[in-house]
Amino acid sequence: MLIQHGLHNALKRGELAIHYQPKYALDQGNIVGAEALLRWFSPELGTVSPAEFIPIAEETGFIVDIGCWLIERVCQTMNHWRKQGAVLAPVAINISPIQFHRGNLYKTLSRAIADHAIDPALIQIELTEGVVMNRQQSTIELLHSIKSLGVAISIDDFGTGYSSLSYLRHLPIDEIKIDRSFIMEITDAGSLTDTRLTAIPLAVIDLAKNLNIKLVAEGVETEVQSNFLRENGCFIIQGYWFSKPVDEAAMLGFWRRA
Ligand code: G
Ligand code: G
Ligand code: MN
Ligand code: NA
Repeated sequence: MLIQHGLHNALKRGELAIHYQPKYALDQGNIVGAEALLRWFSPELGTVSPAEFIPIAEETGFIVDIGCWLIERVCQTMNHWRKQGAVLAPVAINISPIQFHRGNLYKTLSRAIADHAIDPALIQIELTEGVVMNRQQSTIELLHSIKSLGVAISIDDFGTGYSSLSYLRHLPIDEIKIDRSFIMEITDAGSLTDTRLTAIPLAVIDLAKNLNIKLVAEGVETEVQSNFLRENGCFIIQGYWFSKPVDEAAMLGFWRRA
C-alpha cells in the first residue's frame, strides 16, 4: 500500500511536520494554549491529510512511533520557542487510542519533558471519550500517572462518543473540548428558529462550569458563534475564526504577541 509504505519513509525523510492551532480566550483577548497537529508533505503523494493517514498508521501500529516522534518534537520546539523569547502557554498533543493502550506513553512523555527541560504544566494530552470511558484499571492508573507528572488531560471531540458522563467525576480530567459538529449548528438563522441547535453547547457549558472543568469550543468559524459562546460563558475558542493551524515559525509569532 502506497500510504503505508510511504509513512515509514516519511518519518525517516523528515516529511512529517507539526502545525499549531492557537486557543484564544475571548474574555482576556490573548492566546492561552495551542494544539499540535500532524502534517505530511509527501513528494510522491502530495499533502496527505491526517484524517487519511492516521487510521492507516493505527492499523499497522506505526502510530506509536509517529506519536513518540511527535511528543519529542513538540518538546524540542517548545524549548526552541522559549529560547527565542516566547511566553508559552500549554501545548496539547493528540494521543491515538493505540498509543495510549500500547505505547509507553508515561515514559515517552516524562523523558521528552526532562530532556528538553519543559515545565510539565505546559504539556497537555488530548484523548477521545472512547479511551477514558472504559473502566479498566490500567486506563485509570495511566491517567493518574500522567497527571502526577503534571501533564493536563483534555477530552477531545466531546459529546460525540457513546459515553456515560460519570467518568468526568471519577477521572482526573482538566478540560473538555465541545466538538465542532455542535458549534457548526450555531448560526444566526438556526439558533433563532430552533433552540434545539444550541441546547447541547449550552448544556455542556453548564456541565463544565458545575464540574469545574475547563471548556474549549473547537471549530469556531464565525463571529456569530464566537459571540454566542462569549455571551453564554464559554470563553476559550479554537477554530478558523481566530486562526487556522500554522507552522512553527508563525506560532512563535503568536507567542511573542501573547
Ligand atoms: O488537522 P486536521 O483537521 O487535518 O486533522 C484531522 C484529524 O487528524 C483530526 O481528527 C485530528 O485530531 C487528527 N490528528 C491531527 N494531528 C494528530 C496527531 O498528532 N495525532 C493524532 N493521533 N491525531 C491527529
Ligand atoms: O479531532 P480534532 O479535534 O483533534 O481535530 C482537529 C482538526 O480540526 C484539525 O485538523 C484542524 O485542522 C481542524 N479544524 C480546526 N479548526 C477548524 C475550524 O474552524 N473548522 C474546521 N472545519 N476544521 C477545523
Ligand atoms: Mn484535538
Ligand atoms: Na475535534
